[in-house]
Parts: sequence; C-alpha cells; structure tokens
Amino acid sequence: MSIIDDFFSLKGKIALVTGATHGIGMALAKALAGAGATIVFNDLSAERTENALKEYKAAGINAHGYVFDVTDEKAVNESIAKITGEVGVIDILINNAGIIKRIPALEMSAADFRQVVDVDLNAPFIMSKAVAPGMIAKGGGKIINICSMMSELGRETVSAYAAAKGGLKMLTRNLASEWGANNIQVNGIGPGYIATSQTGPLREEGHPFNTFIVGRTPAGRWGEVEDLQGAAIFLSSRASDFVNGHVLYVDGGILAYLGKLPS
Ligand code: NAP
Ligand code: GCO
Repeated sequence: MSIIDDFFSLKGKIALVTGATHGIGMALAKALAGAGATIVFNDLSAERTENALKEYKAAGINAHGYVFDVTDEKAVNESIAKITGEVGVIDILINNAGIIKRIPALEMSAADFRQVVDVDLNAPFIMSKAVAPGMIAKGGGKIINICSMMSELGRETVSAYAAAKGGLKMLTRNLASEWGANNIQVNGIGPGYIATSQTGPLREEGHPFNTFIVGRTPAGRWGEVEDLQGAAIFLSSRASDFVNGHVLYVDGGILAYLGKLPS
C-alpha cells in the first residue's frame, strides 16, 4: 500500500454530509467519494435530493439521499437510525448545512436571529449527538463542522451568522474535548469567501463587496468549492488522527492579512 493510500484512503468508510445537494456540501461529498468513502447526504427538499442523486450518479458516485431537516431532533434521530440500518454506521459526519440572513442588527427580529442559530449551531449539536454513539461503539469517527471567516471576524449585517459560526468553533473544541478519549476527532473547516449560491448576491456585477473581498484576500480571488476538498479528505482520514479541536481555515490568506492600504 502506498503512503498516500495508507494515510488518506477512505475505503470502507461511510460519510454523511448534510445539505449536500449542491455548493460546498456536494463538492466535499464528491471529494470523500473520490477517496473511497460511501456517501450519504440529506436535504430539506425531496426534489433537490432526487436531482442531486442524478448528479452524483453522473459523476460515477452511488450516493444515498435522505430528506430531513437538521434542526428537527426527532427527524434527525429517526433518519440516523434508518441510515444505520440501510447503509451502515456513520464513520464521518460533515455538518455543512447552513443559512445566512444579511440584516443589520437593529432591524433583525429575534425570530430571524434564532432561526440562523438553530440551523448553523443547534443542528450541528443535534447531528453530532445522533451519530456519536455509533462512532463510540465502532471505536472512533470523524466530525467536521463547516465554520466560517465569521467564526473569527464580524462585519455589518451578519450578527446571527457570526454568533452561530463563532459558537460552532467552540462547539468543535468542546466536543473534541469530550469525545477525544473515544477516538473521535472533531475539527472544523473555515472556508474563506467561496463562490456558491450563498454568496451569489455579493458577487453580482458592480457589487462593491466583490472588489472588496478580492482585495482583502492575499490570493486575489474568490475561493472555489474545489479549494476545500483537500482539507475535507485530510480531516476525514487517518492522516488527522491526532488533530482534534482544530479549525483549518482555507481562506486564501484572509485571516493572516490586515488589508490593503487605500490608494
Ligand atoms: P448553500 O449553497 O446555500 O448550501 C447550503 C445547504 O444547506 C443547502 O443544500 C441547503 O438546502 C442546506 N440546508 C439549509 N438548511 C437546512 C436544514 N434545516 N436542513 C437540511 N439542509 C439544510 O451554501 P454553501 O455556500 O454551499 O455553504 C455550505 C456551508 O458552508 C454553510 O454552512 C455555510 O455557512 C458555510 N460557508 C460558506 C461560505 C461561502 O463563502 N459560500 C464560506 C464559509 C462557510 P436547500 O438547498 O434545500 O435550502
Ligand atoms: C457574508 C458572507 C460570509 C461567507 C462566509 C465567509 O455575508 O459576509 O456570506 O459570511 O458566506 O461564511 O467565510
């Protein structure tokens, strides 16, 4: 066996990626499939799940799709039991499903704030708690939480998202602390600004954010979903067995950079 296979192969592993019908989730699922894992994913909509199954199939991936809401604890527990029966015990969980609401804090309702925290922070807790017993019984597992630049930084209009993603970084550290002795590694990936539907409104022609973010990123460009694939394979594989509670920022250097001097 080559050293690459020994460290990075995911053959025989079952990976569940939440919200993986498109965007970052689908790219991460495809990466894990390429490394040999069996892919399970979910979405809120049956139609999007069906379409994604076709897209995975076209890419040569025999994925398993389920429809459930990651914030609904009862539905999550029932779905994990179903997946365990139909596919097997989950070895790798990627908590990817997420939402954002860009509303200034003074105008944001508590209901909107709660909804963002529910999807971006409470749901990763619910999901992790649902898969951990299977991992513990099996002797270990990997959980990857998709964090954000907003796990470290704030900006106008994203108070709920920043609160949730900052909380997700600390949930990552806490679950790593609680479950490390069970050989479960809980880590995060912190994407920079990535071109997906979530950031579509910020990338529209002429939007000042587009120029702002390219200037704020030492790499000088938006990230592509493929930029995150290597980090996902690393944190899912044996290569990261002694990496725990870490957030790996894949941001083209944003967090290292003070920003350009105005010309
Ligand atoms: P996206 O295109 O909006 O995808 C988000 C996915 O989450 C969608 O498939 C969505 O399903 C699903 N989802 C939302 N609420 C759900 C729920 N309650 N139950 C199940 N699935 C649900 O966003 P993305 O850009 O790929 O982002 C993926 C993750 O990366 C998110 O956590 C996001 O915060 C994070 N992130 C993104 C960026 C970026 O620059 N794009 C940067 C850092 C972090 P539907 O399509 O059915 O709504
Ligand atoms: C925003 C963006 C971000 C990104 C991402 C950065 O409005 O500032 O949507 O929050 O999506 O999470 O890492």
